[in-house]
Amino acid sequence: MKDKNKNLFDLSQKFIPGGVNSPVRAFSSVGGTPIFFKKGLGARLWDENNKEYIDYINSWGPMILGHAHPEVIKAVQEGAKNSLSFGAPTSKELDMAEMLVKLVPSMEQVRLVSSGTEATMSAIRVARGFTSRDRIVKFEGCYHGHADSLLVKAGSGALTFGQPSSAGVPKDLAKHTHTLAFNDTEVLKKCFREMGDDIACVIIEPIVGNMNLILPDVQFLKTLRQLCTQYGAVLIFDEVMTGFRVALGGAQELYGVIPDMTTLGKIIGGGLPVGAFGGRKDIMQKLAPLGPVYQAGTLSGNPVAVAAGLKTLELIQKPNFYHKLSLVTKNLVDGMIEAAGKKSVEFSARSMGGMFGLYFRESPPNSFDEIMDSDRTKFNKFFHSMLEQGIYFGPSAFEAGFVSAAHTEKDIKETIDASYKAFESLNE
Ligand code: KE4
Repeated sequence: MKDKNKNLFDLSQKFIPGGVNSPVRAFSSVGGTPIFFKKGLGARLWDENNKEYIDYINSWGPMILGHAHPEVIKAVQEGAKNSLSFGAPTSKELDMAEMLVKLVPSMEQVRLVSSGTEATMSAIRVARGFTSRDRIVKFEGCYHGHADSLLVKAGSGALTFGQPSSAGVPKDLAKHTHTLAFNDTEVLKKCFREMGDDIACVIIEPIVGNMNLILPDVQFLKTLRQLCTQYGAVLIFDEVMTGFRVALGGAQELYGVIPDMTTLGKIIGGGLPVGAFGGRKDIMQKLAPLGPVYQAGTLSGNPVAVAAGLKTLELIQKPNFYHKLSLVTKNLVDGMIEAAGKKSVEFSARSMGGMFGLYFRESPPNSFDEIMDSDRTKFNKFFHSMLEQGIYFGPSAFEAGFVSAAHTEKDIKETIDASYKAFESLNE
C-alpha cells in the first residue's frame, strides 16, 4: 500500500519550505518521513494511513487533557457561534487574565498574545523599556521562540540542527545577548560582576524542556533571583512549556523562586494560539497605551482561543489532577528504565509532573554539555522502532516528552512493552 505520509511530504515540499510549518516536525535529525496526522482522540492519534499511535508529543505540550476533549471542543463551538474575533475587548479575555493572575505566583498583571514567541519577545522589550538597558542574558540550550534577540545558541530545533545561532540575526542585535551555561552558578556570578548594571533582563526556562528535560540546581535558581534583585535586572521565567505542565503554579511554585515576569503559551490555549506575558505591575504599566513600550496584536486575546484555554485551565484545577498526571508519567519512565536495564542498554530517564526526558547516556544530564554527549544514533534507532510500533515520541534527542490526563495505565503498559523490542533492536 502506498504510504500517504510520503506522498504528502513529497508534495508539501513543493509549496512549504522543508514541507513543514515548523522545523522540528521535519524529522531531519531522526531521518525518515514525517507523519501526517488527521485525527486525535484522548491519548491517541491516527495518520493518513489510518495507523494508530499513542501520542507523547501532545502538540509539544498544549494537549494536557488529551486530544478532542469533549468539554474543550464544546467551549470552542459555543464561542465560535458568536463570531471568531472582534479586535475589541471581551469578557472572556478578562476572565483569562484574572485566572492567570490567580494561578501564577509572579503575575500581578498580564497581557495575552498569540504564541510563546510573541510572549517572550514582548517580555524582553518591556524589560528593556523598564530598565532602559539593552543587554539580555539567556542560557545555552534554552529555547524561547524565534525572536531575533533570542536565537542565540537556542535549543529545540536550532540545537537539533546543530546550528545554535540562526542566520538572519543582525550581529549588532545579537551582541546584546549573552549566553551562559545553564546550572553554572560561578559563570553567572562572574557575568553579573562584569556587566550586572547593564543587564535589562535574564530569561530562563526554570526547568528546561528544549535541550531535552534538564532540571535546575536549586541554588543556581536562588542565586539568579538574588543577583537580578541586587543589580535591578528583570528576571523572566519562560514557562511557555512548564506553565501548568509541571505543577498548577509552574516551576516557580515547585522551586519557590518567584521571577519578576513569566511568559506562558501552549496549555493556556488548550491547543489554540494563545501566549501570555505578565508579572510585576510596575513593569507591566510601561506598556502602551499607558507607557512608552509598544506591543500589540490583531488576534491577541482571541475569544475562541481563550475559550479553549479557559476550559482547559478550569479542568486541570480538579483535585489530584497533577498527582495523577505525575504518577502516570513516573510509571512510564520507571518502566522504560527497567526495560533498558533488562536489555543491557545504557539509558536513563526522568520525569517532572507531566513531562519527561529519555536519555541514551548512563545518567540524566544536568547541563548542555552533558545532554550533548548522549547517543543520538541510539535515540534515532529507538525512535523509529517505537514509531513503527505505534508509539510517537518527539523526533529529536533534544526534546522533552509529554503525557496527558487521557493516558491510561493500558497506554503506559503498551508503551513499556514496545520499548523492550526497541531496546532489543539497539543490540542488533
Ligand atoms: P511558540 O512560539 O512555538 O508558541 O513558543 C516558543 C517557545 C517559547 N518558550 C519555550 C520554553 C518553548 O518551549 C517554546 C516552543 N517549544 C517548541 C518545542 N520545543 C515548539 C515546537 C516547535 O517549535 O514546533
